[in-house]
Amino acid sequence: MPSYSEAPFIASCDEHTQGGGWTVVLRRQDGSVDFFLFWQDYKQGFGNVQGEFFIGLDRLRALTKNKDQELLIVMDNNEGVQKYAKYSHFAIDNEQNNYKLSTLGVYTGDAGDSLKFHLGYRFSTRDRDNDKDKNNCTNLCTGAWWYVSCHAR
Ligand SMILES: [Ca+2]
Repeated sequence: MPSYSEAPFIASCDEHTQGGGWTVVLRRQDGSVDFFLFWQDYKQGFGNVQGEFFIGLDRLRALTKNKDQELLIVMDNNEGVQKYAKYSHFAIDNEQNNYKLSTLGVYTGDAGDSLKFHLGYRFSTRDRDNDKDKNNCTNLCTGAWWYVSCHAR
């Protein structure tokens, strides 16, 4: 049973960036939360919604299933310079298909179109190797992502 269908949850909203109205699905800012976690953690979501967190793959699936959603990625560097990547459409598949990154629309921004490389690939975690590399890229990168192979960008 997908966890999103069982209970409501507290969401974080960004009312400032690019006009606001964004549901925050992932925030990393200070290293306070360990993101090198397991499939079940990424499925359900983890962290602190006021700080660093991931909303969870089941919720991300529910938010993007049969709905037009944009994706906005915002990155600040050490000098406080902000860059962004925005996609006109974004959706992921269900757990049976390993939450494959199934839809990514037109890119705009100044951060680079680096997510496009991962389009069509399945999600991997430290305990679930769904990437094409002979190794589990999650262990090399100590994270979790729609990995293709470990060294390509
Ligand atoms: Ca692999």
